[in-house]
Amino acid sequence: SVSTITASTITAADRAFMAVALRLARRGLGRTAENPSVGCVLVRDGEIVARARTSDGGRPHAEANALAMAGEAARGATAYVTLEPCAHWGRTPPCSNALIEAGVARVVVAVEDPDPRVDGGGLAMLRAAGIAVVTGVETAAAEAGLAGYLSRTRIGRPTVTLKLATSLDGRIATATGASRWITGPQARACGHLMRARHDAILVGAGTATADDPALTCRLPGLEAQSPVRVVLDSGLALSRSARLVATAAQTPTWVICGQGAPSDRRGALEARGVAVIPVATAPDGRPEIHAALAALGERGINSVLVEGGAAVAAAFLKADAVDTLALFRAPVAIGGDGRAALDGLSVADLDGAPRFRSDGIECLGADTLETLRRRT
Ligand code: AOF
Ligand code: ZN
Repeated sequence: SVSTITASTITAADRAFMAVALRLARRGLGRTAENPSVGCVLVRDGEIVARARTSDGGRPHAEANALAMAGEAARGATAYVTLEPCAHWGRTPPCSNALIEAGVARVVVAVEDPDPRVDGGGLAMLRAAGIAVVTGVETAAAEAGLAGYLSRTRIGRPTVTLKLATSLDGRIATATGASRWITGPQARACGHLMRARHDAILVGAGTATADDPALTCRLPGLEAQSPVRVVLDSGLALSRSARLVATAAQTPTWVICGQGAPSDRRGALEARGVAVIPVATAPDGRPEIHAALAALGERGINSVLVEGGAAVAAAFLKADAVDTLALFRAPVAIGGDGRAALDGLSVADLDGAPRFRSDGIECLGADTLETLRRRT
């Protein structure tokens, strides 16, 4: 039998080069909002001549960075891009134009861009210029990395990761409130890395007041990668001297409140550089979770890490708004008089209880991290 390899055949080498582009894209997670983190690899005669990702802050795009790196070597090359090259004149010229002008011969794409300004237009431009275009390479892996951007673009809300760090019996503090430290240093470092990879980190006003957290990423070399800090605070009870308020000039702090929050408190927070965002409230007077997520999506947040406390965690679960659960568990028993990780969910029968599917467990020193996904 005769097999013909044409420009539209997907080879093992195509998948391998796309895997390199995916790894580049992953490095930009949490650094490019509101843009997606895209990876781009240029290959000529089987050799990588450029590798790049979307720059911090979202621009320049991945392809522009790769083309700048390759220079003349881009002529005749194959471009591997994790997201369809853009077709629009936005804040930068269209990447599809740049690929055409650079003389790229073939473009391999993992995921088509649902942004209405692109939406197949990039692929069409490339094809019209005579470039061989292949899609559907490593699509599932690319969608995992682009999940937040795809969610915000398609349904207007960021993806949500709920982080819980509990004892083996699901407690987050003793009856007297002692909670430092349930999990060990490796688990805590992993938690800081999770912060750096999300666009925003969210807590309730109770936690912000009780713990007075900094909510920054404090891993060496990643200190500048702290995400936007978001506080759910229906009545704007957050103290003006809270650390999140005092440091709002260095790392953005946004407070989501109800529509009827007192305007004098709003003014006091805004004077300190905090952004105050009123949203619709639920019958309990607290910000409605989906309204809060829509507000974050509008402001360009693709992914949110929810860190507690127990009321906020329960509210996100009740709203069926948790896409991923990051469950850090320490091998210590606290007992039923300790504080539960979740407030009451008023679950009557188990069919109605939020249920997840495990995506694997890893060991972090003495602790474990189990990653669970929402069941769809
Ligand atoms: C690409 N490569 O690396 C990224 C893309 O406001 P602009 O002009 O920066 O355009 C933003 C849109 O560009 C964004 O919504 C998405 O469609 C695309 N992002 N495209 O070709 C990239 N980050
Ligand atoms: Zn672009």
